[in-house]
Amino acid sequence: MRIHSYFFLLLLTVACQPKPYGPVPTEAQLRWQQMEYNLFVHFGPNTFSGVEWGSGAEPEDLFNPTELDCRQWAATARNAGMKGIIVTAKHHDGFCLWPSQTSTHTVAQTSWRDGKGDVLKELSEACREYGLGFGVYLSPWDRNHPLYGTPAYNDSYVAALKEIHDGRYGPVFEHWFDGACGEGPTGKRQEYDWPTFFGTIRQLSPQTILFSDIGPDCRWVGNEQGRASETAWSRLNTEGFTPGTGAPPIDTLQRGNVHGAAWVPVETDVSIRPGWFWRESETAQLKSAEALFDIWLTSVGRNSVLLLNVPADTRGRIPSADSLRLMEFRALRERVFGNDLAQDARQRLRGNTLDIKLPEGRTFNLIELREDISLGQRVHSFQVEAEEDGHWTVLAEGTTIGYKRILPVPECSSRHLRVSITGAYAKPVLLNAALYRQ
Ligand code: FUL
Repeated sequence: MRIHSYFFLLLLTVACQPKPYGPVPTEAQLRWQQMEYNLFVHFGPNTFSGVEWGSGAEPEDLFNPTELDCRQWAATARNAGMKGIIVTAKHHDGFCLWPSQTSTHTVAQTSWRDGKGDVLKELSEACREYGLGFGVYLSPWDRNHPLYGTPAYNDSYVAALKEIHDGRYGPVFEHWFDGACGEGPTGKRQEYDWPTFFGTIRQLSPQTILFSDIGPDCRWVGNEQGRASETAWSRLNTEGFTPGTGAPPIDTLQRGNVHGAAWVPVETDVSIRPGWFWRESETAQLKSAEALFDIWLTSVGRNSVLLLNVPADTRGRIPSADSLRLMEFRALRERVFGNDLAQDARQRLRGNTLDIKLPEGRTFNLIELREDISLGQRVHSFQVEAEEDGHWTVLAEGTTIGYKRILPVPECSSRHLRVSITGAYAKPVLLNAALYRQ
């Protein structure tokens, strides 16, 4: 009898568990989304020439960092609160930061460390030491490679992928496939073999998150200003599209597809400086901590991961001005997000409404909402209201929530709030709401 009632209870609990809706993230995608904030490091010959897109004709010896210190990059990233580092292993100029057998334009052809240096080795070891994910950017567009423009180039690119993902550098948490190709109508054209590129990494390293304009694991935000869309579905239809020129319109990359067939969340890449590569002259134009905070709100606060570029200088170090700015930005985030004003509030879920009763004397201007994305992205419209003397006023309205949504609102000291899910494709599964003051 007892066994029977336990069994019944168990059945009931299982039956009440919300079912996943639509595509859901893989475990690797979920882990990746939870990283929230990673460091992008642009580094290579352009660091020394001061251009953004090298021609590929630069002499190898141009690359000559005087004090390369990847442990300093890792320490900076960790102290900044970041979870991983992605380095430009090869930018459009084709120069490889590791001694690749697939090219004659690599660190091995330089006199830097007598041609024995390997930035990927040094960085992967530093990331392991500091508990960070190690990631690579490997530009398919290559302005140096003699085979570029022929089918054989694809084989060479695949061979480079194998060198990076065969385990010699340990696990790679993310691989960045840049979609850019600025050759123009008269330049060399390469038909990239995307299925083989993606398949090669999948086979060697199934946990690696593959970034491109259209995924397959995460997608480009559609601009370089740090601005994800307010409506941001982590779902996308990728059938019939390719990265680069074959990608869907920018607007689709930004918003996603509400009923998209695949889970392809947004990554927001933006630089702390005007350019992606280091230039002395741009040190005066570092983004302020406040500007970076705004970027946080429009990236992490809009269902996206933030990939912030802080380029290494000609020494091979993150400059102190940039590193100080990262620390100011961290302090600002901790001041705001370290104090959840709703932490001790009474939060009750009634149907599709989350009712929040706050203790007295709380003033907030940021509202954070989250969905349990392991069950898919379900909410398509919501409203937040505050009550004052029996009158309800709308504080914020929105469409998508996703992993995390942070909504700036006018200063509010109301003690009674309600978050109403006014539209969802399946029973909404919200996590606790948080309130902050900026
Ligand atoms: C773009 C590139 O052309 C830029 O140089 C930079 O690497 C940026 C992250 O991606 O497509």
